[in-house]
Amino acid sequence: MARKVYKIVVAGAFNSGKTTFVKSLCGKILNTDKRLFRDDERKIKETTTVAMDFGKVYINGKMLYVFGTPGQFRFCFMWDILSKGMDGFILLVDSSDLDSIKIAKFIYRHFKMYGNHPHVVGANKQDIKDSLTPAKIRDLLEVPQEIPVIPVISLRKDSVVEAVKVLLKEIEKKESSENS
Ligand SMILES: Nc1nc2c(ncn2[C@@H]2O[C@H](COP(=O)(O)OP(=O)(O)OP(=O)(O)O)[C@@H](O)[C@H]2O)c(=O)[nH]1
Ligand SMILES: [Mg+2]
Repeated sequence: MARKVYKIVVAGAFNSGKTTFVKSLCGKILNTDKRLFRDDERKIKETTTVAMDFGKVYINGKMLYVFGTPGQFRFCFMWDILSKGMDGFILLVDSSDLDSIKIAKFIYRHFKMYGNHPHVVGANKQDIKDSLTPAKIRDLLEVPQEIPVIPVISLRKDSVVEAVKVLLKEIEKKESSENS
């Protein structure tokens, strides 16, 4: 029997660190970032994901196909496409940007509408001074107690691997409940 490939989606608001996460996790990735043209957006960063990030990685004996979504609402049609058949998702939140929390909350609700998928919330950019703690993010996003909210620094491979391992545990829990 062919070995199962796990489809993992990294979702979150504009600038939350999704592309950085997929890059740190998988190394070489397919990337669709294009230059931003609006001045207010260019103040934040130079490029944005317009379709997806895609990378592969082997963790804990499992082959993962990892898809990063675009964060901007004009590309939100890609969220539906990328989430089809996913085994689990990571909602990445920019813990250094209180203004992005409302958007993260909206995206979280949207992804939960896709069904009862295993997921974790990554409180990203924990290296930035005074960033919101995972506990605060849990409160603001109203994340249920049974869902892990993990501190993440997407710039660091060890940190993103750790977050994915926690997600894999959630996926394994679902698999073993389905098999029992
Ligand atoms: N300090 C710090 N910066 C980070 C971290 N993760 C991402 N960044 C920075 O945050 C900015 C946005 O990162 P991206 O990976 O492009 O974010 P994104 O969520 O893919 O953005 P969109 O695709 O436009 O929605 C970049 O300048 C990253 O270097 C982190 O853990 N710490
Ligand atoms: Mg991106």
